[in-house]
Amino acid sequence: MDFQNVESKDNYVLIKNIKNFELEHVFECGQCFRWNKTEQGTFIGVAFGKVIEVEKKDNNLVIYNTTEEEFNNIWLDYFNLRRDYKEIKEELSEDPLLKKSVDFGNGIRILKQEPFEILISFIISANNRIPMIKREINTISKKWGKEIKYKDDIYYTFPKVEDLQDKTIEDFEGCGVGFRAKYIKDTCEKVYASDNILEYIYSCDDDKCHIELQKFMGVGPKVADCIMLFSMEKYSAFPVDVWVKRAMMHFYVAPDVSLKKIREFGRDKFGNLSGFAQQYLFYYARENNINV
Ligand code: 8HG
Repeated sequence: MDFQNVESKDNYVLIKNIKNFELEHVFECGQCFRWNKTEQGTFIGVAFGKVIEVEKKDNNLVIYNTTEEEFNNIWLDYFNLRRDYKEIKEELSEDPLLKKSVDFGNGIRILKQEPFEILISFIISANNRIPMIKREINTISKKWGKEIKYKDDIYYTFPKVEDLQDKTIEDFEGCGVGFRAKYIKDTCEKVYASDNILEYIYSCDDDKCHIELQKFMGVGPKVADCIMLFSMEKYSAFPVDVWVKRAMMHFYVAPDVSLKKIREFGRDKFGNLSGFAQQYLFYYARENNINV
């Protein structure tokens, strides 16, 4: 456990003595699209049909607009708080090349997000930039999600598959997703038609999960790796996008190595911690704009 205990207050919970958790690192490392920093330095996000606000105060984490019951049922796993990240970081830091990235993003944790939302989000992410991805997901949520008021603002949950299954390619194009509209439509239809398909894929082992996800339109090896890592607890995933490719070229491999080979190299090297290693590398490369 990366915290001591939980105290429940009026409209918030206090997670005492939180470890290995920095707000910027968690929410700005590239794994999520529905969190935004406020002027006060807290972050507000929408997940699991709820809006919460998160603040770090002294050694504690404060989660506003929630209850202890919700913490135990949702946020404990969402923030991956059962896992000891010190162990992960110690093991990865044995590699002096990786240590630099681990130190830089030392408060990263891999969120356990909702599979359907992450499936659609990472279809949108292909050949796209993070600010645009965020905007397009927000538009989809605004059109077909549920409204939630928090403080003086209105937020929108990411829609359920039931709310999207009857939408047309043109409907999705209207959200700015371009050529990905037909992939989203096809994927929504498939998920809606086949009962429990995402639960089934979740239950598969890592390699099978990677193969099954690629049966959805618009999901290639890289997008499949992101989906399984960010929503299905498959920590041997190693998504290789432009940033991870640059980081790997910077630290380990020759420039002419293919994405597939970089993925294999990473998974061989980092094993069941590949997904974590990838996240430290992605964050380091992107924040420092590394070029090779
Ligand atoms: O967390 C991420 N890891 C990797 N490897 N790629 C990511 C993450 N988040 C994210 O958006 N991407 C991809 O990077 C999507 C898109 O192709 C590009 C945006 O910088």
